[in-house]
Amino acid sequence: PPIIRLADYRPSDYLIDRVELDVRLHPTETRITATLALRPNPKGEAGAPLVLDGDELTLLALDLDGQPPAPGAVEVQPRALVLHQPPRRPFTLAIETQVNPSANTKLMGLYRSGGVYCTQCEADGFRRITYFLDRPDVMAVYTTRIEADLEEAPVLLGNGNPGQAGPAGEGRHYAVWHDPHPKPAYLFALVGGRLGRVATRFTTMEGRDVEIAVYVEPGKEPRAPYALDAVARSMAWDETAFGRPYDLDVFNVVAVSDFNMGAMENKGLNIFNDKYVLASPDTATDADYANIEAIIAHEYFHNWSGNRVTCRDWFQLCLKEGLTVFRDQEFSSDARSRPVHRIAEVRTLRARQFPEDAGPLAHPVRPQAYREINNFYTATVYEKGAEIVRMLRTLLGPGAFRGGMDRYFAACDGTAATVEDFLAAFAAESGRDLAAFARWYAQAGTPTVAVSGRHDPAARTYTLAFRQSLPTVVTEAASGAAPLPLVIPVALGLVDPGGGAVAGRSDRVRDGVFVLEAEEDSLVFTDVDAAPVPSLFRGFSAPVKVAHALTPAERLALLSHDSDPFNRWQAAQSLGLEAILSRVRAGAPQAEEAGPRGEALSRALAAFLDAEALADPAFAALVLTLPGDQEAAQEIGTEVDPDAIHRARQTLRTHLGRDLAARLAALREALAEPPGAPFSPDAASAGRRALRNVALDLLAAADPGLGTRLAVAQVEAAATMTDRLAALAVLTLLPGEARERALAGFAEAYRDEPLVLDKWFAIQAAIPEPGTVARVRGLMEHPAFALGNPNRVRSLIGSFSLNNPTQFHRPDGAGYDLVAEAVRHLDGKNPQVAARLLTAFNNWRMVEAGRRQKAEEALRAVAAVTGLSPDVSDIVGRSLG
Ligand code: B3K
Ligand code: ZN
Repeated sequence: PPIIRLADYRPSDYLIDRVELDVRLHPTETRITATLALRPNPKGEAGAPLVLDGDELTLLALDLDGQPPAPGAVEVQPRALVLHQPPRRPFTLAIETQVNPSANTKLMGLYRSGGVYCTQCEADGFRRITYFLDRPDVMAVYTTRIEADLEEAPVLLGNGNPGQAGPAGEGRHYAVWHDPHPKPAYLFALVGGRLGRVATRFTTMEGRDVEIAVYVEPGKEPRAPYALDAVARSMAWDETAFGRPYDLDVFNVVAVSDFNMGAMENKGLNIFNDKYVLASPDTATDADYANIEAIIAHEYFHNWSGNRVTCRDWFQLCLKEGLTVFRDQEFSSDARSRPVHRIAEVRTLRARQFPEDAGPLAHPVRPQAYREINNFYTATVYEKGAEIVRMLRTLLGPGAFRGGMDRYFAACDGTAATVEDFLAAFAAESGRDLAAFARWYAQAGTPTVAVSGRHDPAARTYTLAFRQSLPTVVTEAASGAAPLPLVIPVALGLVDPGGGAVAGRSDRVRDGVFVLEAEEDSLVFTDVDAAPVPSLFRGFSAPVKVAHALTPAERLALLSHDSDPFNRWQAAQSLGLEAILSRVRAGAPQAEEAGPRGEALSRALAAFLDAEALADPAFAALVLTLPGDQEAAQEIGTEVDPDAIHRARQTLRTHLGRDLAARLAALREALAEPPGAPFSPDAASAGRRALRNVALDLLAAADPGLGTRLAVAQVEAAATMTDRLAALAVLTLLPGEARERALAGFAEAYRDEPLVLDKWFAIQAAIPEPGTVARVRGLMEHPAFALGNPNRVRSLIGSFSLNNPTQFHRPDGAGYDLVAEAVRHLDGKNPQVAARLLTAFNNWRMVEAGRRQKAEEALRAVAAVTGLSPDVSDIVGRSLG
């Protein structure tokens, strides 16, 4: 596919003010009449041909101002409809197209999922419904008439507010929807089907009475109230936190079972992967509840950050995605525990975004070029994009940040905006020059900040020297220009190793934040009597790697005495990571030894558990969880041996489990739920379950016999899916008959629950044993598996490639081959999901030479396939490039 560059952006030559759609739904022959009110764009090129995008459309009829266009005036190309010499005044085009929703396995455009008609138009699916100027800076007011068979599709939903509805003859009926808010085509949606419904009402701060409804597969209504309530809470939160009210009379959410990603923010009609809607204690884990809440909020918040203010072009994707992730993170932090949520955010960032930024798919938060935009819905755009917004708030302070957001919404409402527009609002509000800060959007790669501290007892000063180093990233999507220093907010404080107070101060630290703007800088604190331990990047105040050598004793001081919970957790993580790395670097030391850092960690955790495990169980569970294999691999960076990392981490787990056994067992007792206790998905209850299950996991690592007994008992007696699945996951690490029996029993118990079987697929795919490749191949033949369903594919193949480093990176290449083969099979059906799956190879250059060669062979085998989709060919090209 050809390359598209940000630098080449040009406004559209034509605009579309109004769209009238008449959609007659039919399983294989759906007909769409689109009546478009067009006019030349004063900012475009006068007299240019009108080029409408189209993809896999059958053109049935075309009218220009009510007349068939002159012969030769129209050209139908495979991916476009061209009108030569269109009128130089406003005109109307009526286009009739036909599509086959049942044959649409790409799940882009109009398709059927379990018999329900639904759409997905972002980024460029609307052109699979009708010919259109399918770009986000062309915004129109839509009126949609949907007609369908009454039996097949009693529910008909569109964007905006409902209008007329009624019978349409021959067993058919219709409904009209009108959306008064101009929107780009990617926000268009419709749904038709047999659906169950739960609903509630919400009155906005402006006094608008809104009906909120969640539609699900009939019979699943009892699993919808949690999502419904999350919508209402999101509406209330956006009013209080950002002053943003909802702007239509209805807000509908529809759950479908075949969906390429999590959900979609179509105006007034959010369409969701049912995985992120349906919840009951017996089928959903605490993590599912948290994800449902976060994604419902995310899509709802897009109504302002994405819909009312949309993106000028797809390079600006972070404008809506980074900002909306930031907003949903804030919502979840308010609804749950802020420190615990912050840790979860950072874990995701480090596990997904840091590796992306360190590999061949690296790109700036605002890419400079792309071939296939659907491949840029990445951790970098979303998660690092959110970190940039958070840094902006840290730099400006909450007041100016909120003022800047208000200005942004006021200035850009109803427009398709850019990152520059966003930053201009904050510059105007704060009077600050944000030009240097804007580099965060343009420069790819994770910066490293090296810090060293020096205490001068005579002068009673403590000096911190900072140095930022930025990788030069040369990929297709990044400019490759030499990076310039970034504006890095460093939230920090000095901690007394004995737990006392440190008097030191520096006038360059404001509200606990020092701003590092130059490549090198240093900070002097005065009135410091004894050497403190610096607590740096509190709350993870910038998305950087910190190189700061601390002794185990200093880390322990932070774990015990830092006032910042994030850095307390980070201290334990750093100790754990250092313990893992020192074992890996030392070759293969004796299995029983934890090493000095392991010993230090184990003592520290014992003290921590004694002092406060029960004070905040969710936090304690995170402190007890070692950094993952992936994080260790990142730290090592080259010639990585995933087996060595895995062994080192397992040994450390075993060691911790032995040292802490009595405490962990006592914790499990103390946190046990009384039989018959009512279920609550709230953060406190989830935290208790999390700590109990982390304790089980460590106990099992230390004593497989005991672990098996405890886990089997828990699988059988569990009152929640959280507890059942956690125990089953513990069992999957303990080879033997008990494991196979438990797996078989689980499959039998949930045979009619595809979303639960997804969990069953996922944990088996993550088993770190040589038999797993064969197991996964076997599971691909399981009746519940379907290559056509993205959730199944992600659960089985995605989990294998992302959560099973030792088997994905098998030295014989069998893991790579499995994934590459799945990508090849899937590509003909669903290129977007295939391409996403292939990104698991992102870090192939990092592994040691033998595996590297196998990975390259697997990638080359994909590249050699003829007729690859643009999606997969883009990923494979950049991965090898
Ligand atoms: N905006 C959608 C993602 C669309 C992905 C297109 N390939 C969901 C979201 O981020 O809210
Ligand atoms: Zn989004």
